[in-house]
Amino acid sequence: MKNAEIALHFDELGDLYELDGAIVHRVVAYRNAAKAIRESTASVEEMSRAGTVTQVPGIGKTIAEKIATLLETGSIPSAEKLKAKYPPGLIEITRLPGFGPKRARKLFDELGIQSLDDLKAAVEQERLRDVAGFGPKAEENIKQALAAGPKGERILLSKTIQVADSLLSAIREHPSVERIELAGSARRWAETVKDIDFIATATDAEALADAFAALPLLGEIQSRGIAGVKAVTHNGLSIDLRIVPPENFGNLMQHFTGSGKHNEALRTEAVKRGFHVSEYGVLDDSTGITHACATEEEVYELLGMQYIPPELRENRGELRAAREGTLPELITLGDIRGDLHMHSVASDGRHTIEQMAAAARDRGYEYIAITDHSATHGFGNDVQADQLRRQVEHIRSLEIDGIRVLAGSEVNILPDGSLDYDDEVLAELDWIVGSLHTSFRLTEKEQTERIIRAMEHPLVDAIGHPTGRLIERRDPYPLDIDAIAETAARTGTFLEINGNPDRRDLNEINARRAVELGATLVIDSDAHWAGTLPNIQFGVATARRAWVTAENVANTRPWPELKRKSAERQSAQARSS
Ligand code: DGT
Ligand code: CA
Ligand code: ZN
Repeated sequence: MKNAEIALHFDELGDLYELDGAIVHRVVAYRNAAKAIRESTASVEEMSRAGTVTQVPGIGKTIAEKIATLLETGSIPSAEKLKAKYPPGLIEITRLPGFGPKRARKLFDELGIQSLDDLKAAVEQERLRDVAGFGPKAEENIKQALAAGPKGERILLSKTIQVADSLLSAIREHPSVERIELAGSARRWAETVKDIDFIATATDAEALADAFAALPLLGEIQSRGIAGVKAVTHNGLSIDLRIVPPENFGNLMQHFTGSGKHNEALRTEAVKRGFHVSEYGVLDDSTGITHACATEEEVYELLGMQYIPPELRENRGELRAAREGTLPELITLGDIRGDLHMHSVASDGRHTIEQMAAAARDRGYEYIAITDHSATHGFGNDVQADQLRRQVEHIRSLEIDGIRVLAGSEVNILPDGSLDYDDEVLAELDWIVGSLHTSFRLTEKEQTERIIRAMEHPLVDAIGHPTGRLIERRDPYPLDIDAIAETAARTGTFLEINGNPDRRDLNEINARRAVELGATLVIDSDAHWAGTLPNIQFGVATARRAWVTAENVANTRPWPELKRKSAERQSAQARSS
């Protein structure tokens, strides 16, 4: 049984217990187990047979026993018992967006709704609006959810990188491999991917396919031959390896890197200029010769274009810019001199300031800002004003070689746009990120005014994760991005691209727009422990996909220069207010 399948059984068990009104710890334990099983890169079935499955974090003895029973009998007895109590259609209802077991149970108890069909009928008859906690708005949302149906699973890029790297390093040393490279959406650093594409050339294609198919990370082999391998990893990621001839490796890389839209536009354009582009080569109408390109550079050169970096291949104007020779010189990770948004144990982080600083220095940064959550963040570990003062003193007393540690804060922007520390405390800090963590349901106008007011505060240096979206999980709150960007340009407040791979906020569209309107960005990791400092790479990737150069990003500058700009802004704002 694949990890994903085992995980589904535990998700279902969690749902069933929640339907049954079980204590929350129990429900959470099963959901955490499901997550751990799903994300395990090793086969849980094999570990279960070897008796080592309790080594997976979140899996104790009880769950290990349930896994063993599941593998042996095909089901979990406690789940079977609960399924006899609640109709199977009810579980389907719990999975609708905006639902969950509590709401499903309510409709079951009050209206006897047992299936999606029952629910559809109830919506049409407008019977939901009379149930407490529902109403006409909820009815409309459910109608849409029912019409949309289940959405195709896309996987967060960050969840695929480690597997892709492991596969690459495991196969690269194989004697039959000449070259193997990542292609597709992962090479373009998209937010989510459907699968991982690899392109390889081999001295012996069959030997390579056999060796690849035998890698222990792969759980299921769907096809294997001299053309390549299609497989699924234990944690449910589809892998597509194509083995191609070396002469036109460039054409194939270009083709399989995509995006589909970029390729389509490239081909249409090329035809107008007398070229036919395909994965096999570039046919020149005037000579009748098909050019096989060993590199991607040759493909673009033949078409009279600059080389287009994969992150830009989305048909958003890159073809024209490449033809005119005006592609931007994209920012790189190496341009980043410091990270200005991270947490320590003082709020919800896992490492001390000293540990974060040492790790940041090892990454080659010149400076970092410690920005723990402010007084009203609301997770029970907020930093009150007195504590913040002591933290500032502590930071000033630190002597850490090779890196400057700035005293900062991630200050909550309250619904009216004010901040949750007094100016007197804020004035002691080197760096202030203003963020929204509550009241997401304001109107677009209210939300926009709220953030604009925070930007107009002379002590606020940057706005953190400006739209609040979580990729595939939570939509951005409504916001007038143009107004935000214009205010950022006017007040000199920086807009963040948050590098947390669930956020990447601003996203590539908004970040590009913000820069067009004159705003300067800052790219941060929002690390909650040292191991997530590298998340800044996702922020840089989003910036590259937004056509951003080092010039557009504040933390590509040395700290004294950056701070000088901030100080100029503050005095200008203080004068005008
Ligand atoms: P994904 O997998 O949905 O995250 O996105 P991609 O871009 O990796 O798409 P995928 O894996 O279906 O195909 C890889 C690339 O191959 C794609 O970016 C462009 C190229 N390709 C695939 N199918 C077509 C097609 O029907 N037409 C064109 N022009 N290109 C295609
Ligand atoms: Ca793909
Ligand atoms: Zn944060």
